[in-house]
Amino acid sequence: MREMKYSASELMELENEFGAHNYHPLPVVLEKGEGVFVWDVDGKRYFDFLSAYSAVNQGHCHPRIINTLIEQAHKLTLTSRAFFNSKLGVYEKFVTEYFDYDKVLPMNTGAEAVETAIKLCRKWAYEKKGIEENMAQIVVCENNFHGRTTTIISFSVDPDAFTHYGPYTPGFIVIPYNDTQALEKVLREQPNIAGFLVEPIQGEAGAYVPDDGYLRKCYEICKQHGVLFIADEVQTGIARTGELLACDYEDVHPDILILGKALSGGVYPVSAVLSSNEIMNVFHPGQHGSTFGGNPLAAAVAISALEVVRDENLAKNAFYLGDIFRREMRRLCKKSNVASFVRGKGLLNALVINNKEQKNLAWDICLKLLENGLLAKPTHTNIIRFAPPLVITEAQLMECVKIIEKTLLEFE
Ligand code: IF1
Repeated sequence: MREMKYSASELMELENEFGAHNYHPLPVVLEKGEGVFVWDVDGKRYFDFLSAYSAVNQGHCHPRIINTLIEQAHKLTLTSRAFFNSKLGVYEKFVTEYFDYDKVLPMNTGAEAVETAIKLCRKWAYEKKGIEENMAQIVVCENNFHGRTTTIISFSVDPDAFTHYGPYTPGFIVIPYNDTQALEKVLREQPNIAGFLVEPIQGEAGAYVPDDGYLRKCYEICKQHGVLFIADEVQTGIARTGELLACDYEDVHPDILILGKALSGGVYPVSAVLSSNEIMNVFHPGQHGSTFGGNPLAAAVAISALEVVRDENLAKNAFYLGDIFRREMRRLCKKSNVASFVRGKGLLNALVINNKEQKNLAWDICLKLLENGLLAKPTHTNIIRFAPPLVITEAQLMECVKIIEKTLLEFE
């Protein structure tokens, strides 16, 4: 049957009528993606400065990853873990060596990996640390974002994330982010602490970068108290911040590492929890699992996605271009009444907008950026996240700086 050609407005209407209204997308309907570019159904091209929330670090539809996807899809996509498959062991060896861990537990979405890390930490606390059954506490930070499951939103401080989803999962203590004394205090005073779950940079909070040394100090405090340091690098990992992992900036090797998003280059849901034998071996057959977790298609795709990060030096590119981007944004902020300041690391950046006069200014700026050929989306009303695919070139970045500059001028 010839494929029906819907217009952009018809497609938006279909989503509005037949889809749950759990998002408020910008009014653009995308049909094609390649590298740093996406095209809408009318053929207009945009620079993608959201990168599917850092899931397409390798660029949209990277040929090497797509070819692996197609080749494996013709052979075998899913066996369940009731049987071995020809790709999983190869991937497990590859990914554990790539990140220097003993073992990996393969999952699909970031939230599933975070949930797996929580279960692993608690089980380790009872069976290895000797914490009394059902008494384990995990410390988390204010303004965290770790996913949307009921347990994860139980320790969110964002009313949009948790309102009317109770009753909530107990066993979490919330402390301020970027505050090592708060961590020291809670580990000294509270019994039964099993782990500390933290984003090395808080993405949803608007690329909130903690003070230099924060991660290293937290890691040391956890070590002193026999508490597991759990890094959620779902968004900051896979070269996004200018190092393979944001923890690499401070030579912190998390006890439990959580990955997702760009682990597959955005072509398939792939997430992972990595840890040592001592910790991971608390899991025995039948005690955790997932229908799609560790499927051969995900395994093959993730190997290619990680090879691209390595072979195309994406971390180095993100580091170098991130410095240029923030330098250019600081130049704009100096002469702008609209743009207050920029923060970020590598190519995970956010521009803080002065929306005192006009609450939805960031949204209006994003609409104008869209008109001018660049896609970005505000978070927390007045922050615009800028996170292009890490394959962007310096020339393309400078072209985007000009688009941002031109757009901001329209609001001065
Ligand atoms: C949405 C942003 C939000 C994450 C970290 C785990 C997960 C995420 C650090 C869960 C997911 C996505 C979810 C998406 C928007 C986006 C996001 F920060 F990236 F911008 F929401 F905060 N840990 N982040 O960032 O991974 O289950 O989604 O695969 O829910 O709107 P997931």
